[in-house]
Amino acid sequence: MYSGINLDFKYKYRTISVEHLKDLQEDIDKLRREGKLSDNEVYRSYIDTKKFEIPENLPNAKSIIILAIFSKLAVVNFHLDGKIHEIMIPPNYYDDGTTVEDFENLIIKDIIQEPGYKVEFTRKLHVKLLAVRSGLGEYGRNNICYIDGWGSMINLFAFFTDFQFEEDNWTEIKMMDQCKNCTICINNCPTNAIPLISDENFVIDAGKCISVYNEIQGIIPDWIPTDAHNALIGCMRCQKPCPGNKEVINLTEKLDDITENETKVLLEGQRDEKLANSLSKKLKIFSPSNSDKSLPVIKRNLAVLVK
Ligand code: B12
Ligand code: SF4
Ligand code: SF4
Repeated sequence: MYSGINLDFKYKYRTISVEHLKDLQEDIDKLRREGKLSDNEVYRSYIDTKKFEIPENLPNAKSIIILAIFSKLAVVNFHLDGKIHEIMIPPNYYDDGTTVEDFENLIIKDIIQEPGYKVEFTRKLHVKLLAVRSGLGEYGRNNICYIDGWGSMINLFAFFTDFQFEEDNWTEIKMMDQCKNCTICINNCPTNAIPLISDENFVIDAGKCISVYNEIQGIIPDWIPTDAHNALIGCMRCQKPCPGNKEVINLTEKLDDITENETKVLLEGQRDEKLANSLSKKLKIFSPSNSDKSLPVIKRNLAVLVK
């Protein structure tokens, strides 16, 4: 154990040489040229800021490290009017306490294992593509990345380093074998965001995906049926019944219950510092300083789920 470093998480990783940055960018540019990427503005604001290129703060970067962290589906009980509503929080929306610094330290000590090298976290890369191209994971038809033994219950992170790994992992883009004769996610997506089986059409219509609307503030469009909502934030409809998640979907992380009073005050929507602090600790979705943005999102989504 390294003193002062949180290593209370399971990880898998792969590395890719920066020589492949051009090919990775071409994967995305090709989809853009072919008109396969939704023009939904929010989606575009997420992906158009990403680019496979050497970062300015590490001009002599040699490799990219892709880290997958196992992250369970979280569940939380909201008490309201004598009833308990058990509600899901998908992996990657709640904070498990691990910091970027923890990951960087882990990479230096466990993966690079030599002193004197730099490791820089980046949000600028499309990490599922990196995970699949490096052989760490495979795509499901729902466009989510799956890793052997952990299904899609993962968070993905990318780092540049000036260390040159001997091994260069570079593989073809792969779909999970399990998907070949399966349409469960297609049939379960409440908004038909996942295209029907065809070799031509694989990329989801992100403008139809519930997560694009319910993870930010604003009005949820009314073409999304109310019974489509299924999680406090995001959506689990294409992952929960997926055979690729059979082994891991029931390994849930139980969060502290939200009391009757807390649920009521939250749904009333008034600014309440005590509530903001308590929900920040229990739900782990936001920090108290972010509560003005996050609480209206949680309130809006919860109101639909408890109706
Ligand atoms: C934008 C974004 C979104 C958007 C768009 C999602 C999307 N599918 O692109 C919205 C807001 C809708 C979203 C939703 C979700 N997201 Co999101 N999102 C991102 C973000 C910021 C970028 C993703 C991206 O680059 N999309 C662009 C598309 C073009 O890339 P792609 O999906 O990899 O597309 C590839 C395939 O289509 C493939 N392809 C094309 N043709 C073919 C043909 C065949 C046969 C095959 C096999 C492949 C293939 O090539 C494409 C790339 O070249 C990443 C973080 C990051 N930095 O990467 C998180 C990320 C992808 N999201 C994540 C998660 C968890 C989710 C949700 C599951 C959250 C939830 N529970 O609600 C949903 C899942 C929705 C879905 N079905 O994809 C995780 C994924 C973890 C995992 N296991 O894969 C990430 C990595 C965040 C993280 N750091 O952990 N997300
Ligand atoms: S539900 Fe079936 S088709 Fe969809 S990702 Fe899972 S295994 Fe693949
Ligand atoms: S996350 Fe929900 S809305 Fe988005 S593709 Fe999956 S099932 Fe459909």
